[in-house]
Amino acid sequence: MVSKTIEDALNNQIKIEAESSQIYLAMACWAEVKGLEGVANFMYAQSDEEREHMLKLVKFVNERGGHAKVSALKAPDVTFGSFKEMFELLLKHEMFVSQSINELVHITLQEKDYATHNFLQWYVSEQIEEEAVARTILDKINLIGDDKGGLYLFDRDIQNLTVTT
Ligand code: OFO
Repeated sequence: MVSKTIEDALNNQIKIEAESSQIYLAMACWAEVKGLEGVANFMYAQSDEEREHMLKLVKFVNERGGHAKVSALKAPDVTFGSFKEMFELLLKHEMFVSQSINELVHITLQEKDYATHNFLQWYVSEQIEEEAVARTILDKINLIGDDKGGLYLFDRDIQNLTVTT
C-alpha cells in the first residue's frame, strides 16, 4: 500500500512522463515537416517510450492500492530554432526528468517505502541511458556544424541509436 505522500509524488511523475511523450511527439512532427525522416522516427520512438514509462507508473500506483491520475498537460513547443536547439532541449528535459526521479527516490527513503524505492531503480538506470544518448547525439551535431551532407548522413544514422525501454 502506498502512502498519500508517495501516491501524490508518483502521480506527479506520471504527469511528467506524459508531458515528455508530448514534447517528443511535437519534436517528431517538426522534424517530419522539415523532411528529416530519421530524426522524426527517432522522436516518434522516444515519444512511445515515454508513454511506456508513464504506463509502468500508472500500473504500479493502481496495483499498490493508490489511484493513478490522468491530468491536464502543459502544451509543448511545436517549433524549434534548429535541430541542434531541439536536441539541446531534449537533453535539458531529460536532465530535469532525472532530477525529478532523484527527488522521488529521496521521498521513498524518507517514507521508508522500500517497495517503491526498488521499483524506481529501473527509472534511475533509464535516465543514465537517456542522458547518454542525448549527449552522443549533440556531440554528433556539433561535429556536423552547418554541413548539409553531414545532416543527411546524421538523419540516416540516428535510426541506429536505439534507446531501450
Ligand atoms: Fe525520458 O524520461 Fe521517461 O523516464
